[in-house]
Amino acid sequence: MAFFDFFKKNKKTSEPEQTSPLAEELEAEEAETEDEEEEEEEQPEAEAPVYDDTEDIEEVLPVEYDSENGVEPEEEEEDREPVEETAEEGEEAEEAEEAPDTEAEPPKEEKQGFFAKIKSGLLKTRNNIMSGIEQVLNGFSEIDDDLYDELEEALIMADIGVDTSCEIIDRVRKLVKEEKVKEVREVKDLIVRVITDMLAQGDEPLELESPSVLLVIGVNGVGKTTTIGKLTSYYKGEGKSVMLAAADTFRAAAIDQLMVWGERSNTTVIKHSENSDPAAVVFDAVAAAKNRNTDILICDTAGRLHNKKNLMNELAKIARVISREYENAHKEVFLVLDATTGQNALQQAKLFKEAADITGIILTKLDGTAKGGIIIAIKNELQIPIRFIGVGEGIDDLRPFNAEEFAKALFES
Ligand SMILES: Nc1nc2c(ncn2[C@@H]2O[C@H](COP(=O)(O)OP(=O)(O)O)[C@@H](O)[C@H]2O)c(=O)[nH]1
Ligand SMILES: [Mg+2]
Repeated sequence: MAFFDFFKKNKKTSEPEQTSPLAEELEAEEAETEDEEEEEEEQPEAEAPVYDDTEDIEEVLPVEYDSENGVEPEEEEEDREPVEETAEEGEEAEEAEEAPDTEAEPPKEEKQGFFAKIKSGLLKTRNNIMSGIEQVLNGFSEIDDDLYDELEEALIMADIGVDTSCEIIDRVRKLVKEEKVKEVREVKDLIVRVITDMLAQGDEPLELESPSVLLVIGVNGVGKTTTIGKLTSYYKGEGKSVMLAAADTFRAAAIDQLMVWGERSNTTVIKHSENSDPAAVVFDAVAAAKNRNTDILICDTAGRLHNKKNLMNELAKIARVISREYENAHKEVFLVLDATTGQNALQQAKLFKEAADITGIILTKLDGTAKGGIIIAIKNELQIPIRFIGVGEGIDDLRPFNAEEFAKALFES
């Protein structure tokens, strides 16, 4: 099963120059968010040797770990703390039974409202991309190599990434030749066309069979927990039953945060106490989801541990538990990325991709950032489908990624 070969994959694709800044970034993330309260609790960690950023991802997944079979159920039973649940279970169970199979189309009005929201959210990104292009085009009266160079530069400045910007301009060059374009102004439309095609490439829409398990991963602060809250509401709106696993046990606040989202949508949250074994939480959650025939189990995870090695080990362990305990479930690994971090989001994706079979990307915080151009690079360079986009902190501020709609929101005036 691709899902859980994933952390064990013997990939040799890692490029050192990509890995190092990433590792640093993860470390920086940890350092940045370390608050006093935690420092007190984690004295030994604070003094632990700094993660060696020359290690690559294979080196940080110890060999003996692979041979381990994850959390043994017997051990689980002994070590496990009592399962705590929230929300009206009776109602939840009933809901599961009554859940209709039909996928309710949201009313048109709501759809348009959301489109307007994406559009206004993307305004800065649009200006960032288009003003650069316009400026270049205004300085040229004919199409030549200098024009292409400057356009490429403008795209890079708009966070589209070096490789992708280069590819866009190559394709534009070809189109100019093929279609015998002479007018400088027309190049703008070609760029929009190429980017739109890029966004729309491949990717079948996501159909979640029942039962499904979604493992949500990503570094701290990108919006995992918030996105899980939104996903819950989204899938419940489609008539599916949902259960949540609070497998970010790193801080009590993380568990509480998921509980709040659970309460908002009247959804059961399986949790243990702070610092308990996240894989044990997932173990219990899988048992509960099976028991109730829950359509979708969504697992929150920590985005920060003491170092990258621990984070990857923990995710691998959770993944193995799901794989072993819920064999018949459809599995998805969603990597959450924060659009406001621009190039860093792309770098994070590359790091996680080395370690995991990520099945989908969720790009958050597209509202109000000028760095949304990164979505084009993510889409073009990772070969992982973008599944959802987040455009706000509210429960309804998440939508499945639809390339056509997105391009329209981005480019249409
Ligand atoms: N503007 C905006 N903020 C978001 C979005 N998604 C998450 N956030 C905010 O980002 C912050 C971190 O989110 P959280 O879910 O706790 O991140 P986690 O550490 O990955 O679980 C919170 O303040 C969220 O409200 C989004 O789509 N738009
Ligand atoms: Mg969280």
